[in-house]
Amino acid sequence: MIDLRSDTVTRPVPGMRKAMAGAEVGDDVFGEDPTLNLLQEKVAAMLGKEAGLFVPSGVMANQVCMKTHTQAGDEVIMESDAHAFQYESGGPAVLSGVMCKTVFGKRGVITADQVAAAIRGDNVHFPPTRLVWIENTHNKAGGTVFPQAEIIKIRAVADTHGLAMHMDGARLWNAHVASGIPLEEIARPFDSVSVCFSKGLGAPVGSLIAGSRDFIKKAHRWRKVFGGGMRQAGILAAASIYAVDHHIPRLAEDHDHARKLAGALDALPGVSVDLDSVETNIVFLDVSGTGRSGTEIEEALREKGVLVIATGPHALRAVTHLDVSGEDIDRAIGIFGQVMG
Ligand code: TLP
Repeated sequence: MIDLRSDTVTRPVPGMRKAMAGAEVGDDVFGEDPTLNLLQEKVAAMLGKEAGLFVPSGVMANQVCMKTHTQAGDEVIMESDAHAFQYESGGPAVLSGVMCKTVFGKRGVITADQVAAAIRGDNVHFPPTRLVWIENTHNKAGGTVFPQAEIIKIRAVADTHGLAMHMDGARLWNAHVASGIPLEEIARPFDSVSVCFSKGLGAPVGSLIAGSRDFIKKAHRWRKVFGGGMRQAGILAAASIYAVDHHIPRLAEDHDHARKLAGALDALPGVSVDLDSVETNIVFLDVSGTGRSGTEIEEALREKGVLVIATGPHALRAVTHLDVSGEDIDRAIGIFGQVMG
């Protein structure tokens, strides 16, 4: 099977498993896991932040940050297809009691003018705007990179209105490799950043929140409340350390594969891909011209050995990653051709 459903499907490579098996560990609820402490310091430094906090998932990273930044009744500005709004099971409402003020972006990008227009005035009728949320890369928009110049303009608007800024950087590594902008520079305008090790970097489990020492202290408490305090988590942290040490530059290969796949699929009858949106490792296909539904095509591809996800009545998503080789991409293109031809 060539599994293009997500970059979360990767399995730990032998070197990673070895690092996990040999990890020095302790009880992290007592703050005594040396491997976990090392990961937190290392990745916080890579992102130019004072402190880091390891959490089990990208969703928990986002939701702990949301909770730490806000109070019930506050409002958070985010793009209308943001993962935290669409795919985190209503977490902002359930866990933080906040309102999401969604703004339609172009390829996942919202502008500083849109943010400024979405901020509520000081009026008893309105929820107070507290936080601006940016997703980089933007999953649903096709793995697009948020332009740094616009982030800086949004920061200026946020400063004028005393708002905090969070980046859902589940795939920040891909944004860094695609744009060539240092991680620290991308992260600088944000008060908090969440990153995942379990997507393109190929670790089995794990995400991290980075921010000021004070922010992380508060987030640490919310992680405990959300049930995210772990014990000998150094076994997981060792996989994440291996991932950041070995698997960042190779993301360029995944991006090349995605571009090749996108170009070949766009040329198939009835299929269209917004090629300009393919900046990293995610490809969305519009198959409405085939007269068949996304799920029908998903099933036909599965029978021939390619897994993708139908993300809408006429949309499919394919994601490239560590466990998909150049030959797999060529084979997948051939199978798509048979199914759609
Ligand atoms: N995204 C998953 C699915 O939930 C859709 C995927 O396969 O792409 N932020 C962003 C931008 C994400 O894409 C995801 C996962 C998360 C947060 C949540 O990470 P996990 O699933 O590890 O909690």
